[in-house]
Amino acid sequence: MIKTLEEHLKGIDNELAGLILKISELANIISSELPYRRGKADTKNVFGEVQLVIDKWADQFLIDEFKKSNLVKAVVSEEQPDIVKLNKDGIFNVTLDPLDGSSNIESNNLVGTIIGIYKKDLPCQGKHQIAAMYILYGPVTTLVYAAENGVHEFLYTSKGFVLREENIRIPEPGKLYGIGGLRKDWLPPFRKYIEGLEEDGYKLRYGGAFVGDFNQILHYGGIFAYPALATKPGGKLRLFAEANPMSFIAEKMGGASTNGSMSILEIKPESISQRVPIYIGNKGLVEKLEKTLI
Ligand code: AFP
Repeated sequence: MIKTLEEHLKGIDNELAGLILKISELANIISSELPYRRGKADTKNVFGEVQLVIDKWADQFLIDEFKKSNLVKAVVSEEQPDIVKLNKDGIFNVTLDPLDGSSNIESNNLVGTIIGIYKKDLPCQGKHQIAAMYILYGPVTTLVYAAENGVHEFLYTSKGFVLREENIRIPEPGKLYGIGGLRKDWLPPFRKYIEGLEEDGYKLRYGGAFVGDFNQILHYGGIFAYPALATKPGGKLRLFAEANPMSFIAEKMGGASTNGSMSILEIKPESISQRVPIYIGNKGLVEKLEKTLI
């Protein structure tokens, strides 16, 4: 029997279900705008990255809609330099990568929206998330959410989002690896670890968007990393907007995440624009990696 997202959400807290459902509706509007709001804006984000028109539009669109919902107290967004206060009586605090992988838009490759949901005020450790989710704008728009009831994936159809798989567990032992940064900048112990994976038959899959590359690990198992680099010891991905939500999902489905020495979810944040090296996927692969890096 086909189960819609709305029916599936009946199994969790009502207000959280309402926020996840709202986000699913907003994501469809973002998806329908992808063909139109193209090109570079004349601004850069706090990370010094040139923003695209769609980056800025999606960010402001989601923030405006969160404000109207009265559910959201504050937002930490990859596209905003500071915490954005919305409703003093809001229940949830939300982290946001409105359009992850936006440099893929020009080439029509995978992009998506990544969201972390907290009750605790931000900034705080990722382990305080009560849910996390992403919407992937691919050949099919898919939505994955993780909450206390597990990790579940939905396909967008003419009947809205319908359940594809619930209580997802990361496939063992995993088949893929995807690594960001230039190979010449990988640190020697890490490069040796990757050479070992290649000898064990792991296949390279790297699409330039964390949301798409993580989704491959969710489906096929393996490991994704945007590692510490000789040129970028702190890595590239953002702790709040990218690493924490995906680490919450990974750990909920029996996988693991690390910055090289501890779970991403345990990292005590120093700033809302903090970057972090991230290694995420099958628990065995992550634990083996930590041993080689320590
Ligand atoms: P954009 O959103 O600027 O395209 O960056 C995407 C991202 O933050 C993350 O989604 C990717 O894993 C990573 O950057 C890709 O970085 P490289 O372009 O260095 O491969």
